Amino acid sequence: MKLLLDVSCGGQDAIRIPIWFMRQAGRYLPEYRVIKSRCQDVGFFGMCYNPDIASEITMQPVYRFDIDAAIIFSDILVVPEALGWPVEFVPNFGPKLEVFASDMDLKRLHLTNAIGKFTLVGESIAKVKSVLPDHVALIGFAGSPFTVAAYMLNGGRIDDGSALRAKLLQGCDITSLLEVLTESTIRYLEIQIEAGAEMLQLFESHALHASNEQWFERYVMRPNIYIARSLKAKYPHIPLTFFPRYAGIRYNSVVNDMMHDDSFNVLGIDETVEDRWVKEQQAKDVIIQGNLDNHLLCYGSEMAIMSRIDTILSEFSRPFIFNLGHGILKESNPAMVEKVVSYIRSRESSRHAPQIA
Ligand code: 1CP
Repeated sequence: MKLLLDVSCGGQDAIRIPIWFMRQAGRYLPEYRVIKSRCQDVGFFGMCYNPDIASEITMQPVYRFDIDAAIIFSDILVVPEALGWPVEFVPNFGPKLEVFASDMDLKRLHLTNAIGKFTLVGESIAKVKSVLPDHVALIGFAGSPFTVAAYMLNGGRIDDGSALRAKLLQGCDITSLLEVLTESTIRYLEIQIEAGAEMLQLFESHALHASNEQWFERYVMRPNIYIARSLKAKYPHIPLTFFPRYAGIRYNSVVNDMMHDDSFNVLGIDETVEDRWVKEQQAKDVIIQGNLDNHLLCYGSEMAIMSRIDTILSEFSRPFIFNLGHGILKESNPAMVEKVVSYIRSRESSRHAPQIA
């Protein structure tokens, strides 16, 4: 069985740790920038919806690094875009969306129309699957409904979230929007599984802004657990990872729900989560993925990076999945990513080496 899939289901490899990086395909790689410059006419979504291009980009980090997973090249904003919501990527700024104003706008979202674009992402998955080395797992993903809704309500980047929170506090009811996004996300992820995705991750990148207990329960936990349960009912063998970034103290409720419920297999954690907390959860058999600081990887010295990796490897027990606390920054040096992988692998071979008394 592929290492990542085995470990995600609780298997332990005495020697190896699965490694992959959030945003491992993207702007920090020169080969990605080459493709991107050739695709200026089709734009970012044109790249996501072209199976030849998307599969090639997905494979770039797999060819470069000794990693255990490919993650399909797509974006969390594919769901609203495919549903018919105006979304564009503005160079050097990021996503720009029309602002979702009220439930009147729900009429503009059409799941039946989205299936064609979802299927194109499925075709990319099938293409990647046909060339992927046997030991490398293929991860599909989607944004969690609250995070996607946040982009729609904000009309683009979330920044400090205050505009978003103001809307919610002024009585903007997002229940129906979350329901539409939840159903659409389930359909999108089912298409990814049918096409060959072997594992899925839900990115709740803006969990932080569901900033009180009630919102967190209603907007974050409820939709994500509903998605997980629906997928598990149909595809019990597909491991699911949940990444509620910057959930802070509310990682505790995530763990409670994960443990009392057959929903998620793996919890992705950001870099602010303390090692002591990780160890406590691992003692309760929670499988953790994370959490090297992406800024440390980008701006830290080699010594500082390797020292943190030493801590992660010695403090965290197995099963464990090595990743970052958030996506690779575009200023990151691919050579350092390579060094991180080699360093972890070298630590593994020293575990393997016979002890000399
Ligand atoms: O070339 C470019 O300028 C586009 C940059 C880019 C890339 C490479 C964007 C725009 N999205 C992606 C791909 C992507 N996005 C992947 C697949 C690649 C991989 O991981 O290897 C994934 C998993 C995502 C997920 C994603 N998109 C998230 C969740 C993860 C996270 O970073 O929190 C989010 C929030 C987005 C939105 C988005 N898409 C792109 C940007 C620049 C952003 C962030 C916008 C912001 O500042 O809020």
